[in-house]
Amino acid sequence: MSQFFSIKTPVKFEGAGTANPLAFRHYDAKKTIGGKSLAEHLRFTVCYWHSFTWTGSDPFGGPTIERPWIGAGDQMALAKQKADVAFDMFTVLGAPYFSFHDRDIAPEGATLAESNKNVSVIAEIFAKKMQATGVKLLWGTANMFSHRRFMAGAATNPDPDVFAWCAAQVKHAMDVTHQLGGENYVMWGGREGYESLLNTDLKRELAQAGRFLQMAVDYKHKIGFKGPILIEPKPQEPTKHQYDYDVGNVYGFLKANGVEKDVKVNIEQNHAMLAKHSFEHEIELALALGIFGSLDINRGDNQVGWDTDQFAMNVPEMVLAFYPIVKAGGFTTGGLNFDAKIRRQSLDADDLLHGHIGSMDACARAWEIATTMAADGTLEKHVAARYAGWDKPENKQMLDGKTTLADIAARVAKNEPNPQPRSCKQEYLENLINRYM
Ligand code: XLS
Ligand code: NI
Ligand code: NI
Repeated sequence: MSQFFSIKTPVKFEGAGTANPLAFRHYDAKKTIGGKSLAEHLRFTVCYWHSFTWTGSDPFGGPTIERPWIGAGDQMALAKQKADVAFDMFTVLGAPYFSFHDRDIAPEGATLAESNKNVSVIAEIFAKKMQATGVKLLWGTANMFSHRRFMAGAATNPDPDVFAWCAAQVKHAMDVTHQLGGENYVMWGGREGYESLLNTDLKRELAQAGRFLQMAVDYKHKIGFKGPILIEPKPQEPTKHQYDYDVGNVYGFLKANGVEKDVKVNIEQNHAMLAKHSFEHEIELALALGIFGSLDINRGDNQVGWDTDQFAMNVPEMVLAFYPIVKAGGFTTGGLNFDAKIRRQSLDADDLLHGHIGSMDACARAWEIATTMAADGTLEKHVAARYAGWDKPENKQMLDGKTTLADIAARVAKNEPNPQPRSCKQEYLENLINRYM
């Protein structure tokens, strides 16, 4: 165990009354709901990048957060030190999963072959640590947005050499994710978009992205990777316009390329906000379309127009996001990935623990409340009652695929329905929701 954090033993559940800031007040990993423990329901995942590579830089200032493994020196030795601290943190938090980009875990080499080798060396260390701690991999991904070679995109780059590079990089990242038993493989199209249409062949770029994804799906089958590929929608940032704008856009893209059975979505709260959607909208839509995969759980800022990636702490907001997932039976291969970073003034090692502990507590509360709401069924009954007219056979018939517009017009001519508007009861339902909070 490293000397990085102030505590070396796993954070305990001490209940809501505790004054200990490094204890869980609500997240009791072993507590069971419906035959499954909270740990199994929530599938908490610590992300490598924000927790161990983020140094606090913003467009106006450089690093503020100093870490012993970031800076000059033997980069592979530092990567190993980083892995030690990362696994210490997973253990201290009792987080069952982690996630990473290839470039988070190991330094970029002089060639792709060297970079891949670096990743493999650290992955071997991970394999041993995973064995020893029981921590599992929720997903892996490739960073194809930080290096300057990707400035005009990865698979959507005008330069075919970059496309080829990306194919080779993704192949290796998928291999490593598979070797480590990863349950999903994620693709966030960081620079898959454009800055200006004046220099962009949009149609061609979409075709490149589509073929790239089809090849990734084929490769997944070839190596026997059972989990889904997850696309992570985001409307903009870093590019002015990203192709994976939101869940609806991604669905169209998957259908157009025939990969909707193999590819699902990883939905992030802050990205939903940037697309001017609510988190629950994106979740509900993905569930409705059959492409719900996983969540990047974080929080945007209402005043700030970028991806602030704060730790999610707002329980009522999260209840609304979790409610449709609970109703749908919970996560399958997905989980709650803390794609969240401490603020650039939060300099202490333990700030990482406070962020995670607080958000794990908030998620646990929200999940329990959402479960109560779903079990109680009052809200569900109101929705069902609103659509009850559709249960009548003559109304069902309108959607049976055989009835035509002319048939319905004839029915209306014979027996005019005379629709009677009814209250939507929104305020009543908002009050009802508050009773659970
Ligand atoms: C950035 C994304 C990124 C992905 C993984 O906005 O959220 O962190 O989750 O590449
Ligand atoms: Ni994310
Ligand atoms: Ni993000």
